[in-house]
Formats: sequence, C-alpha cells, structure tokens
Amino acid sequence: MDVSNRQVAGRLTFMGQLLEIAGADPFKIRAYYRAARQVERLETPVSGMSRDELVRINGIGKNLAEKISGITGTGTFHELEELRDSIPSTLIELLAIEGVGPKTVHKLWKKLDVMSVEDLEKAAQEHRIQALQGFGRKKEDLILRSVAMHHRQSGRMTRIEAEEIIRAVLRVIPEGKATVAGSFRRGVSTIGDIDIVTTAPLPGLNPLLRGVADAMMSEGSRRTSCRIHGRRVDIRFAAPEYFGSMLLYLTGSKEFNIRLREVAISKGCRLNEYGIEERSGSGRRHTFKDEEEIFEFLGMEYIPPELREARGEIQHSLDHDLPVLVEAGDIRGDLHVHSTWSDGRDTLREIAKSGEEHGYEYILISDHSSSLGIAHGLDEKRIEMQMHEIEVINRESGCQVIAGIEVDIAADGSPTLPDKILADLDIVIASVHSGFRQEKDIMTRRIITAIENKHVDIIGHPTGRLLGRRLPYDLDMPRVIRAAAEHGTALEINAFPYRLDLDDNHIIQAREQGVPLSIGTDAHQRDDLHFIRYGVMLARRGWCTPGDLLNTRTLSSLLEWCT
Ligand code: DGT
Ligand code: CA
Ligand code: CA
Ligand code: ZN
Repeated sequence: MDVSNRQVAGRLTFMGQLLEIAGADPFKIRAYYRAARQVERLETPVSGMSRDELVRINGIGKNLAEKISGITGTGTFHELEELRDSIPSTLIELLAIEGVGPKTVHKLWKKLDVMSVEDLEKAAQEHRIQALQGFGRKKEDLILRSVAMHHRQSGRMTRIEAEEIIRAVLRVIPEGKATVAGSFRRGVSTIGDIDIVTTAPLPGLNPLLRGVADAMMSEGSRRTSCRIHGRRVDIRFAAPEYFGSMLLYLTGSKEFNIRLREVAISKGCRLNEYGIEERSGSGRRHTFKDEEEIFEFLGMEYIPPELREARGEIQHSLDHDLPVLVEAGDIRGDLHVHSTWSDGRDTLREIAKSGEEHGYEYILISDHSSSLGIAHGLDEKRIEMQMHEIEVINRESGCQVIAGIEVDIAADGSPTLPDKILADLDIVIASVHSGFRQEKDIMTRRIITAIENKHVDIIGHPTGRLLGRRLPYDLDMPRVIRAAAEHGTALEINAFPYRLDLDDNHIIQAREQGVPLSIGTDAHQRDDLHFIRYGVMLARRGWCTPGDLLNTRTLSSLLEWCT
C-alpha cells in the first residue's frame, strides 16, 4: 500500500483520540500524539522503512513501530480497530462538532451520559453542560452554535464533491445532452443536491444510470432521482424546444423564480418550466430553446446564473443596467500561493512554470511566517534567501513571481514579523491562524488593527470559516468592511474550495463600499491553481466587475497599488 506520512499520522492521532474518549492512561495517549507529530514532520516516507529504521525515529519505540507497519501495510492496526469497535460510533461522531475534542467527549459521556449529537444538543439546551467543571457558559454557547452548523451543513457538499458526482452522471448521458442546473450552476459554495436537465429521453437513460447509482430513488420519463456516492441527484427531461424554460426553472433560486413569475404576470404572461402562456386575448403559448430568448421575451437583460438570488438583479435586468461581471479571462494572476519555502509541495520554479501555463502575468508567493507552528515558516533570513531566488527566477520566467508573505495576525492584531521585513516585501497578506475563539469585539478589533497596519495589503481568508468544519470567527463584519474601506486594505476572496471566504453577501457589502478585493487560491501545490475558478465564481456571486478585483490589474498597476 502507498500510504503517506500524513495518513499514518492521521491514524496515530485517531488512535490517540479513541484512547482519550475511552479514558485511557494519559501517557499512552500522549505517546500516540507525539508519534503522529514525528511522522508528520519526517521528510522520508515511513512506508518504505523497516521496523529497525522506525525505532530509530525519536519518540517511536518497538510497540509503535509495529503499529506503524500495520498502517503502512493494511491502512490500520489491530488495537485501533478493536478499540473503535468497543466505543459507540455515535460517540466518535461527536468529534466532528467544532469545539468538541476527545477529552470533552469523554467527560460528557461519563458525566452527562451524552452519547450522540442529539444528546449533546439536548444537554446544551438544558444548560447541563455549563454546570460541569471546566465548561461554563461560553463553551456551552459554542457547542450550541457548532451543533447548529453541523445540522445545516452535514447535508451539504463542497463543489469539489459535487463535481465528482456530476462527472459520474455525465459519463452515462450522451455528450452535449445534459446541463447542470440548481445551486451548482448558480455557483453556490455548498450544494444540497444536484439538479440536471437532459434532452436525452429518460426511458433509455434510466438503465444506464442504474449502473452508476448507489440506488434509484424514483424512475420516470419526466424525472428521475437517484443516489450517487451517497448524494441525491435529480434529473429532469426537457425536449429541446422547451429546454430553455426548464433550465431557467431548475436553476432557480426559488426566490428568483417567484420574482420572475411576478414580472411575467405584470406583463400579462404565465411563466412555467414549459414556457410562457399569454393570459390575455389569444392565450398563445411560447416555448424557448434557451434562456436568452425568455429574458428577451420579457424585455429583460440576460441575468447570469450567479446573480439569480433575488438580491436586486431582476430590477437591474428590467432597467438594462446589470453589472458586467468579472470573467476567468480577466484574471492576470493568483494572489495567494504557498511553495516549498513553507508548507507548499512545489518549488517556486515549478509554480512560476505553472503560472505561465495558466497564462498568468504574475503569481503572489505568500508563504507562512515562522511564528506559526507550521513546519518551515519563514524568518528574516529565509525571507531574504527566498527573495533572492525570486529575482533569479523572474529573469527568465514569463510569469513574474511577486515576493509576498502570509503573516500571522497575533492575538493583539499585530503582524508577527518586524516592520522592517514587511516593508521589504512587495505584498503582505495578514491572516488569523490561531486564537479563533476570541470574543466578537476583541476579534473584530484584532482584525481592524491588522487592517490599519500600513504594511498589510490584504487580509487573508477574513472570516476563517472552513465549510462544514469550522465556523467563521465571531466578527462584526460591517465594522471590518468599513475599516477596510477607510484604509484601502484589500479583503481576500479565498478560492480554496473548503474556505470560499469572504462569502457572497460580504463581497457585495465590501464592493459597495469600494473595498479592494483580491482572489487567492491558497494553493499548496501547482494543481490547486485551478481553484481560481471557484474564486471567480464567488466574485461573480458578489456582483464583482473586473475593476473591483486586484487580480485584473497589470503587474505594474498592482505594484503601484500596494506601495
Ligand atoms: P440546494 O440543492 O439546496 O443546494 O439548492 P437548489 O437551489 O439547487 O434547490 P433545489 O435542488 O431544491 O431545487 C432546484 C431548483 O428548482 C431551485 O433552485 C428552483 C427550483 N425550485 C425548487 N422548488 C421550487 C419552488 O417551490 N418554487 C419555485 N418557483 N421553484 C422551485
Ligand atoms: Ca439542488
Ligand atoms: Ca433538487
Ligand atoms: Zn492562511
């Protein structure tokens, strides 16, 4: 088996967590966590090592070496599976709730008999948690909010997961006969279920779908629903002559559809997924091959799917003054990329090369500062070395590497590197990577302090959310946005598919106030540069025109902006 060090470390950590839930000997627990850290840090893969070599690693004795061999051989080891079987699985699931670690699970289990997410929610609602020693009101509130998020998001998937399922569906539908609709087409950051419109007759398609689906939920000639990789997929048939109205209907959003029907009614028409019927006089019916024809029929400007949220776009469309949204082709470079100088996988040279392949004019390299617990953070000396390497690369690269950094924002809002160093770098991204649980007012002031710092150009992933995994920091966003506008500091649209941070509503607010916005993929390897498309989509959902984004500037105009 080809098992990476990170996977081995993950298994060892999981064992530590299980032991902690079970209330095992603290020494034993710590030994697993320590071994996990050692393995994670190691440059050479442990999967190729003999037991003797493993034992030579600091913190790994004969016993752990055996476990590691088990993991590299079979993906797991006996004691782990045995322990896992002895603990109720609903208890282990509690680890997915933010703010609930293994020690907490153990305590809640032993003291309050909490065995599941439902038990946990009930205990928090009844304020039984805050009464426990070492818990308190704040912790209980956090648990309640985390459980709420868990309920909201455990059902939703990331765009990456959705894309994989869509690929599976499109493998069985004849080419050019299917279009994805629903929230996916609107560019929403998380997807509930997948909606597809097809012009291929369903009776012929259903048997093929059965081949890729986990289960068929309902099969018909107008619509079919099935489950693929555990997710719901709705497929609707549309004959080519009414494909436009079906696609429009299934793209939504629901609120948008309702508002659009009202517009139709105000013009004496009835709109549905099969077309438009004139209500007055003749009662003529019209069908539409594509969406453009429908908007035209209603005297409206075409509304891109990303705007269809009933946030004012319908009126703008009626007035023919919709914003001209940014497109992928407007982007001249990526403004947040990590390299081997910190925790990235690829070298500067490899990244510059990939940048050329993307047709980029520039890439901002923003490796982590050393303050972070992350391996290989940059200190003053290594920043100088990196800048030197950048100069050498830029002499021969079509895609210019911009010397930047992603500096940590300390608890008091100051960047964790001296001004002198920050002043030397072209662009400084400042981000919060620790102390996520500060109180709202303190966290807000922390970020505003960073915004006010004259060396800070961009605030990275401003709300810190990780989709389905971590809540945004408790932040007063209107205040943050006002401060950014006042100081001309950019807010990032982080395109990493698990972040997508800022979200669309905040982007709308920020751009209305003239806050500069930057799209960064937060790539940790070359392949991640493709994430830029998620950022562009999100910017479009935030009504961004090319002028709202730093990434559409030429290199010289960008560097001029940040001086
Ligand atoms: P999701 O799946 O939760 O991410 O969000 P959507 O927007 O994909 O919603 P979904 O899958 O329930 O429905 C797909 C589209 O169908 C939706 O965007 C608009 C349309 N639709 C669904 N229910 C209604 C409704 O009750 N009224 C109207 N007018 N349209 C609806
Ligand atoms: Ca959907
Ligand atoms: Ca659906
Ligand atoms: Zn970061």
